[in-house]
Amino acid sequence: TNKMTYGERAAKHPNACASRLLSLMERKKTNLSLALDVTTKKEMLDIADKVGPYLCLLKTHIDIVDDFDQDLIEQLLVLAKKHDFMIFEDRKFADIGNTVKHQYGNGIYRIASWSDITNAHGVPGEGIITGLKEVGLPLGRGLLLLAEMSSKGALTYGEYTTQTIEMARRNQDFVMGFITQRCINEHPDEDFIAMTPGVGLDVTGDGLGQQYRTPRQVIVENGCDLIIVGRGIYGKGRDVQAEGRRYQEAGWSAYEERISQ
Ligand code: UP6
Repeated sequence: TNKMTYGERAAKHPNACASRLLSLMERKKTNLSLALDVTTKKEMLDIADKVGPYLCLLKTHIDIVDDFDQDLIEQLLVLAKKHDFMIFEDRKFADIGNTVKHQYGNGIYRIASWSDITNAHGVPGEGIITGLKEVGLPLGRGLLLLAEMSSKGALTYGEYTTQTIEMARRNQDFVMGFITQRCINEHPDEDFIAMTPGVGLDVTGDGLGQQYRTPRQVIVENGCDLIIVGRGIYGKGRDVQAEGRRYQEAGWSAYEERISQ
């Protein structure tokens, strides 16, 4: 899959949500996901509107917004339509199937009702996927599993990662890909989307364990599909529009380099 275009992969992808994302990436020419970790509704909507033209996927942590309300969700959905991007609530579920089912579908946030994609840790075992799938699959949602984390000292390696990948392979109707630092696909017919956080062009860390690599390292050298960029775009003193364009261009030229190799 590494030399195939996003469009070619979209056309034959068995997972509906993955296919939708890959065709969006192809038509908009972007593999950039914005990690919008801000704590007010105003900042969130303002930045999403400014960077929206460069994104395929808006990644949220909806539970960090101080003044969250249903109107925020409605306005995010308006922006998703206006700019043609999908939404990924980075909830990192980590409980038993019955509990995550409610965390996904109920409560204040009702994540499943608005977020195209969400994600989960493999720690609890396969029941976490079964629980989330009951809620998400009928709505056409997709799930990512956390195969590898970007942070220093992360315990996501070895047998843990291997077993997480096996869980995904058994649930390909719902699991569309991974949060990972490298491409996971092994068989020619396997096409999990590899989304990679810990991406930055200017610094290598944040003093709290985050580690950054460049879009080229991630896309060309490690075969990942999407770059997830947060503070590199809206960090202190940055022009979010200019940075959005810069990361979109860096991500796309790395992809072009990869498919032309
Ligand atoms: N994230 C990581 N590493 C992971 C998984 N998720 O950084 O392994 C998420 C964080 C944050 C974003 O929760 O939202 O990706 C990275 O933001 P940054 O670019 O500002 O560091």
